[in-house]
Amino acid sequence: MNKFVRYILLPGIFLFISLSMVKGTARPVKDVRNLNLISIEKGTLSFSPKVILVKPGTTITWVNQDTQDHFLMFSPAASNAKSNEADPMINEPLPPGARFQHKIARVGIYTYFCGIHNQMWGMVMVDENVASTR
Ligand SMILES: [Cu+2]
Repeated sequence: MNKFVRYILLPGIFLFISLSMVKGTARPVKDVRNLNLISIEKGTLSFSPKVILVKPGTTITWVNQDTQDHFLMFSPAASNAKSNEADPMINEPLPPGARFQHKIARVGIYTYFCGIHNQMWGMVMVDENVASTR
């Protein structure tokens, strides 16, 4: 290997690849503390935000802004409520334009899915120690 390849070309390629990777991943992180509105935007087949972090007693609203039916299904098996009374046992149809509200009283991690599109999922994390950002 000559000096050009060893000291200029290879480090240059390495630097170029590293910088491209940094550029590709440097997205601003959305602050999801104390958000309580989860929407399904048209055509996205996803809940947004996918994960939220709230205090116990927060009323959460899901809104279907899509043009097709969705179905909100909490998954007790994939949730980690500290209490045995896993709070939300929700099976709720969400037709276009519908909104559904539920208050989650207990600390825990609650996972939910769309009963129609199984790639759609979301998570509500409920904890006492959520900084008041809003
Ligand atoms: Cu769906």
